[in-house]
Amino acid sequence: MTSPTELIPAPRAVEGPGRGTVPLTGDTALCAAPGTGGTERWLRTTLGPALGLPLRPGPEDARDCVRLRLDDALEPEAYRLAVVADRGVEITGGSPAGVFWGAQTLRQLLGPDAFRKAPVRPGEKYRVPHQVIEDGPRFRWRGFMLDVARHFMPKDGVLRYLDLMAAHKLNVFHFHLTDDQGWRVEIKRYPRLTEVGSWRARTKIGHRASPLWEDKPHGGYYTQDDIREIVAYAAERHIAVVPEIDVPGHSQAAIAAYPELGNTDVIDTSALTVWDTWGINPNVLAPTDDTLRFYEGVFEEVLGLFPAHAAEFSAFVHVGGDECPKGQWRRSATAQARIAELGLRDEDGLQSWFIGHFDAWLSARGRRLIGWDEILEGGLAAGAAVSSWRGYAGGVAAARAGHDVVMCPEQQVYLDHRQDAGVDEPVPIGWVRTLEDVYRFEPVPPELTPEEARHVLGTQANVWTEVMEDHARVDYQTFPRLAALAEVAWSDLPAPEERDFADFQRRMAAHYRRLDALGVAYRPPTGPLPWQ
Ligand code: TNX
Repeated sequence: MTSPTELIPAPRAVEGPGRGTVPLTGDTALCAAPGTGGTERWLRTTLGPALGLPLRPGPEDARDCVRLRLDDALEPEAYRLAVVADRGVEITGGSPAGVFWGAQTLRQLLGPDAFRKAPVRPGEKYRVPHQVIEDGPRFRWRGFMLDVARHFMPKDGVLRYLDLMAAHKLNVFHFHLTDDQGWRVEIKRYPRLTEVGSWRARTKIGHRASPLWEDKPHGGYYTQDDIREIVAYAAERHIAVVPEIDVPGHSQAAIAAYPELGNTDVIDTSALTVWDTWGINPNVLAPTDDTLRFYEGVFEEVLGLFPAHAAEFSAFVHVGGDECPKGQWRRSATAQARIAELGLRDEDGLQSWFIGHFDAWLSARGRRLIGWDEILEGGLAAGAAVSSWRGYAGGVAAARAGHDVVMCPEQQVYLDHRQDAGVDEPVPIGWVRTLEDVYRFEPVPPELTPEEARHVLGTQANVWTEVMEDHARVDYQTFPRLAALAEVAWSDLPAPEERDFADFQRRMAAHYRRLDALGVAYRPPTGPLPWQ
């Protein structure tokens, strides 16, 4: 059993813990009021097996009971967790999501055993100390982005990450599904996107200074049913899956599958293969009507797979827009004719025309476009939202122009960057972003007025997987830093310099035991490092 002072993310307010406890036993029932959603099932199928308790459904007035209720006086995602003598455990949510986040807190209070899949101490008495926790999130968008294009993560790994997100009260899974190095979602009308685009023949094993390849193919993709399963599994956890189809740059895998998508008057696109190295690729989609029609076809299937109402923010579709190389457009007669015909200023204008087309297309279907902050260049379509990754500036400009923003500056929340300066970091890429750097990240740029700051929907951490070929390496880069990001996103932390990092580390000591029970290969706080 854990003290409420060891919760991650930290709750708003705790009364207690008192000396008394409420036991959970084989007789403890689950009493869910109508409308509380799937948390009853989640508790029965997650906490039940972990603790070896049946957690049978019971009537709302049962005494020995984990009671789930709604109270619309609470904010939608807020909850109250009351553990009071003679009343059992009561979770009251402002919405079904609030009830679910309350259940996540209950799990942490029960200690590390609650994070296993089968009981390791059969017959153990689990007790929750008397206390009342009042809690709710600071930000509505609490995200995690996973790049499954550079290295494919099989479906089970994705479901596991959704579980890990839920345990940290994160609610937006930004699913980076396409890039130069791979196309990972089945599109029925364009089978070559996965037949050709989801595999690369060679694997890069050397890093920048000494690039080396081995003849080992890498690839994989999610079938449409896999995607439906992922989206439904996420929705049961109140997580929205925001798919990213990256255009018009980062598209070599698509061009390798369908060479007519590229700038055929500049290069022989039929000779392109799925890219097998990292960096910014010069190949870009041709700005033709045929390309637009092709991607409308892609997005039509994507909208069907990612329904708008699965969870909050499910209406969003990410169209990338980052690192769009303009060289081919500069040399292409077709692209230049397009610029002239549309009366655009330059290639930046062409990029915004391209993004603007899909903004209008998505808006007409009741969806919302989000893209990386480069989509601001050359004018941003009305209603579009921005993922601010190159620092604060894009987010500030976007919020001032009235666009919603998700703050994810690479300087603080890029989890592919190394987390220690030591030479023996097993994933030796990028600058150093320590656990403390992430903990002291402030998503609201200080220069925004309160009115402008309302456009900051929240924050997310991004995991790019160029040099993470398996899930253990993804775990290592993601944890413990994602726990810090979760607290930044959920808890009402003070200004960065006033944050109590020592207290966070103290609570992390308990949290590492939970991550151990979950089998997360996090970076140990003191080393030694795995794979040394
Ligand atoms: C920039 S962030 C990229 C990614 C890379 C990442 C590596 C962004 C929108 N584009 O394509 O994987 O840097 O840190």
